[in-house]
Amino acid sequence: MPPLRPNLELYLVTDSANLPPNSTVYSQVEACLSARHPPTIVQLREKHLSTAKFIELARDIYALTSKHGVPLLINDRVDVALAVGCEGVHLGWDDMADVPTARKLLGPEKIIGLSVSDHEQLGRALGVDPTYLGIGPVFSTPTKPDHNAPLGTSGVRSLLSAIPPTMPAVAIGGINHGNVQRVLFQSKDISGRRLDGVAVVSAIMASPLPVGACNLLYETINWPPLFVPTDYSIRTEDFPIYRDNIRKHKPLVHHITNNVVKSISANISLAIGASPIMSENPAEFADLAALPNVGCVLNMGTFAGGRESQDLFLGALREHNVRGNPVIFDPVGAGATSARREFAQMIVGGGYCTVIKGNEGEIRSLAGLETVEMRGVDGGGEGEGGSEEELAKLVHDLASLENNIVLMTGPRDYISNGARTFCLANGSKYQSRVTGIGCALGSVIAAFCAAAPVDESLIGPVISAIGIYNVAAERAEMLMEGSDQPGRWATAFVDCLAAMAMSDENLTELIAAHEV
Ligand code: 3NM
Ligand code: MG
Repeated sequence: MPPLRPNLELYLVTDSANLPPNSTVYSQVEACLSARHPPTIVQLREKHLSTAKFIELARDIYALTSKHGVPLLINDRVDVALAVGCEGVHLGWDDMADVPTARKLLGPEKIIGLSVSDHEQLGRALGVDPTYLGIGPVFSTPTKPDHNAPLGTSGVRSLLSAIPPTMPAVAIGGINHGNVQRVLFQSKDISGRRLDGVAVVSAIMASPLPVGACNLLYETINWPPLFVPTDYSIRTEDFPIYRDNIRKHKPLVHHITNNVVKSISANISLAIGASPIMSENPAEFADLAALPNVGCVLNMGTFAGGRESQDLFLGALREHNVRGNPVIFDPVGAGATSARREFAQMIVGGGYCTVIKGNEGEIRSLAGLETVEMRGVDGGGEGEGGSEEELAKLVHDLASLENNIVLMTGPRDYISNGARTFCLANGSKYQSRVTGIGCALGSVIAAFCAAAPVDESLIGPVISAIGIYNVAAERAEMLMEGSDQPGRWATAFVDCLAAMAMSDENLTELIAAHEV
């Protein structure tokens, strides 16, 4: 009989290198097994023990795990697993045996896990039929210094979608209670294929409180993350209410944005009645994120690159994700250079972006598609491309992939939450002629989302924000009476926006939107 599908939900991998003071691998595993929510499977991983010592430790641990009915796997060493008689092994590609050999040695009933870190390995792995797959590393981790390039949640998702549902899969590498919900949520693919569990080393083995670490991980895994949309509905009749909420709650918009647009973003935030703050000091992110009605704009327009800007953007993302605050990501120029494309992918994989807002080139780049040639960060694929159906499909597919809202700006704007997709027709030709007008829309969207009631489906607030913005742009253009005055238009636009934010007009009637 082939092995039963093992329960991989909380998979503990041991490590003797990083133990807290006064503990051993044995004492940590023993403590974990006494937890209210113990690991569902344990892998004994020892890279430097002699065979005799390894077998001795494995026997002791196996006595513990079998008492608790938890399967024990041995990393790499089929001989140790055979000597002990435990439930199976976990193999890498350089280990002592390949899967067919291990299967021959261990027999049909034992569990044989196999690590994969890219599509090429996955293809080979599926050919040898292991019991389950370990995908990693998700994040860079000091626990395994020679690890392969981190996959991010999008890399995990890409592999996962190529794994048949009959083959269980866990992710490993840098997972802890702070990111586990996101790893599980964001690695889900469009078809609904999800991870069967997560594997951790240091999150449990390095903890001075291993019992608490197990319980916390288990509970976090089984608790939906704050940022997960639970409602995809849209109530067009509530558009005016979303505007009124700005007046009522005066949301704070935390910007990490580019140097060119800081001033206009601040002024436009003020015009609609929101409070802008431009903070790039990570020491205050947690405090900012804890305030009520806060939204965040992450705009990578003039990112410096390197470790520092990565920490800056990911630090803000983490703090706002923890609080469930809306985050608007503007991947400025994402298709223009490979450094930008990689940085944008890193942000999307490194946290949950409530809304991704970009032009066609940027959205195509994030969707992993060929981008049209872009020169500079402003132009390039602004609605040059396809038909309404093609553009709608582009935003829809990215939104359902990322489980968020995707907005593609252009002559017409396309927006989708993965369930429903809309085309918005308002706007003015001047919007692309004054720098910062495109970026500052992100501030208005963040304000509308931050002012909306918690649990509200955010597609309505986002459409209201775009609507008020684009109708104000049209009104300002009308004031130019046909003469070409981009400078005056910009001033008139801010005034029209302020007037609309304060008015009691019925926004629903003003916004030209149709569902695609
Ligand atoms: N395997 P931590 S990453 C054992 O990518 C192991 O296959 C990996 O440790 C892989 O949970 C890894 O402390 C170490 O980050 C994971
Ligand atoms: Mg190995």
